[in-house]
Amino acid sequence: MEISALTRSVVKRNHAIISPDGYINSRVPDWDNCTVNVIINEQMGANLCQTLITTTKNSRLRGTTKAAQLFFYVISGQCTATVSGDEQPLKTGQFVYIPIGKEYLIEKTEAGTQLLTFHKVYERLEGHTIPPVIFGDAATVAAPAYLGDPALRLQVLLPDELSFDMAVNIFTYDSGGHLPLVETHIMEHGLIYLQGQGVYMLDQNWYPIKKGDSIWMAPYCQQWFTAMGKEPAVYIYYKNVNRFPTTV
Ligand code: UGY
Ligand code: MN
Repeated sequence: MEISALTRSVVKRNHAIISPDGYINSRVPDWDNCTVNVIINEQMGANLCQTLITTTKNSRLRGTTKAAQLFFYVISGQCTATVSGDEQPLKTGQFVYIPIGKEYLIEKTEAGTQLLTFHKVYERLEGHTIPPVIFGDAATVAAPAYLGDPALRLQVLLPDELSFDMAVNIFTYDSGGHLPLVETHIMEHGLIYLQGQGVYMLDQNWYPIKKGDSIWMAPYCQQWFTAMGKEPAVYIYYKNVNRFPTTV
């Protein structure tokens, strides 16, 4: 018998691992007939929010983005997304980026569809307009080698333009592939594993990680990962980018 007092989840000052065994559902107004798990948010000390939504066959999520932009990614299943009157089908691997000030509606959900969201308060940049709505498909995004290592591939889902203050990327590691250095940086991350397993080092702590796990890394949380097992490890991650680094 498994003992229910054990978990791989941890919540620390500058990082957290949230594995699905600890989920407790939230009811979110206007996100109806679905299960919502709020995985990362400001209560933790984060500057982003990350949720995981699991739908029924008649889920309906509607709202208007206000201060924060919103990114939906279909981990599995299908639905439609309507943003400012434009309805598009979304299936596994497809996504929609919704800038501030837009109405959205997610509906026509297949039962059991899993949707990931990232939310970030948008920081305007003088001389640049607010980004447009973007529908996209990870399957059509190039996956070049990361820092010259063919065992690591990085897909950049949002345009590399200064008007964007968040990036969403998919990182694929062949088994045995690993980050070439311990990253120590100002940018924050939220992520969820889409496939595989490995070992993450966070702030000099070592954690086994697998598909379904999420991680929050605060600014300057030291980070390194190696993939192991019989298939590549894949995670989709958020990163804040492109803004002046200090108020001093
Ligand atoms: O973009 C990044 O900072 C990325 N290489 N970090 C990470 O995967 N932990
Ligand atoms: Mn990083």
